[in-house]
Amino acid sequence: MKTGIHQLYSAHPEHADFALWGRKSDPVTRRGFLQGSGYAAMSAALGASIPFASLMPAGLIPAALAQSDLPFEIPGKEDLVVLNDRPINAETPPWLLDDKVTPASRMFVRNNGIPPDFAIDPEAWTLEIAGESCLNPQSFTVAELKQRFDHHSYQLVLECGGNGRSEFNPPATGNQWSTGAVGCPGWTGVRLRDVLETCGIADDAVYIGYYAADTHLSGNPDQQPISRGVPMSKALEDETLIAWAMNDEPLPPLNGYPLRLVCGGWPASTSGKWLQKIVVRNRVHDGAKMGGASYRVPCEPVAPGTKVPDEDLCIIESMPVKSLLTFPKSGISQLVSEPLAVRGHAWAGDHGVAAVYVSIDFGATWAETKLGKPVNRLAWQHWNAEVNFPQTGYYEVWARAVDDQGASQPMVIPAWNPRGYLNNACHRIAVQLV
Ligand SMILES: Nc1nc2c(c(=O)[nH]1)N[C@H]1C(S)=C(S)[C@@H](COP(=O)(O)O)O[C@H]1N2
Ligand SMILES: [Mo]
Repeated sequence: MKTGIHQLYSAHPEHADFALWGRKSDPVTRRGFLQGSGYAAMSAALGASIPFASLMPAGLIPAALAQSDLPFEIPGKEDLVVLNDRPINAETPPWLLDDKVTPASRMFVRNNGIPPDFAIDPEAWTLEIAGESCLNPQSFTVAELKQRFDHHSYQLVLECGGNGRSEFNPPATGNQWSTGAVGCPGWTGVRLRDVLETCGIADDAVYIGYYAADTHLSGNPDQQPISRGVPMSKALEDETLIAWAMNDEPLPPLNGYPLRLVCGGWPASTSGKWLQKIVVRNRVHDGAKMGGASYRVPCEPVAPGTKVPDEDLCIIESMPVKSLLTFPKSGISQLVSEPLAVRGHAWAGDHGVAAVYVSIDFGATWAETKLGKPVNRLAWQHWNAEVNFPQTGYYEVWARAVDDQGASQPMVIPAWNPRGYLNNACHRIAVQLV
């Protein structure tokens, strides 16, 4: 069902709407007209009446049909949905991201290459600091990093730049992430700043880049699967860590054991796993997946499907404001006489989240939720609300966060881009009121 309905909608949402439900859309309001047999077909598929059917946007796949929960086992991971097994890529269904601090077993996995052999000796692992803008290149064992520098712990959001890619139309190639390539565990390590300052940062330094121990899918030892970086301003932030622990345990093998970079709030591709070397650069780092269309979006918005020349693409930096509904699980039934408790998290790249709203009428009206403060900068924030429904039937609960710069999540898919990055459209769940 899942693939079927997405394929149908990705080819042409308006046609799919018409083919499935006989739904036509109003070109001005984008609301769909769901009448007679079309309405009957959709409510039969959903198993209930749809009180706000007239407000449902055209081309919208009902959340009850769009989301599914196929379990698949990866060692150390619980119930993640596997998108690809060579390399392993797996995401976490939203209701399994309900914990305030993401457990290691629920942290998504995104691999660009083949992970290193996990039978490594952590005592023998070294991290080299070098590059043309490093004054005194040096190497450190993991034990030396732990001895020589102060330890810091922060909860930091890591979200793949391609999280949400599956909804773009025309579709983008790459892992078809839905909402689960995100997590906010606790990380412990040393500040990248402290280590770089010890090695001396030249005045002309502008960027850092990482190199890691995973290998290219082609088997070519001279090719890196990924080698990205961040500008010095991000590298030197308090929260940017060289981490060895997630939630006070050694990093899980698939999440970078024994050392990784953590650059919270930026595309997680900047947080190099299995970290072996950091270079301080006098230019924008030019490692694998820094150039071309990788982790870049059009500097100016383009029409969906446009071919964009590389020089018109800009590197993604801070991630946009976003939220998740982690409770209840999509598809639940509940008595209409009782209020429904809903909750989740919200985050906004380098910024804080100012407010989170929920809607039960497809975004026509919104109610503000209770929103907590982050435990530290760059951690996600928790929100909750109680929702009352006017009558029995099929509803969707939508969540929308607004950051402290006034930027809001869009209700529908945001600016199209060739690789399908930065989809921060509102998350939604299906509920049946009986
Ligand atoms: N060495 C290395 N680091 C890497 C990657 C990789 O393939 N190799 N993938 C990056 C990408 S694209 C993402 S989204 C995050 C995913 O981190 P996780 O697998 O710990 O969730 O790691 C980043 N760091
Ligand atoms: Mo990613």
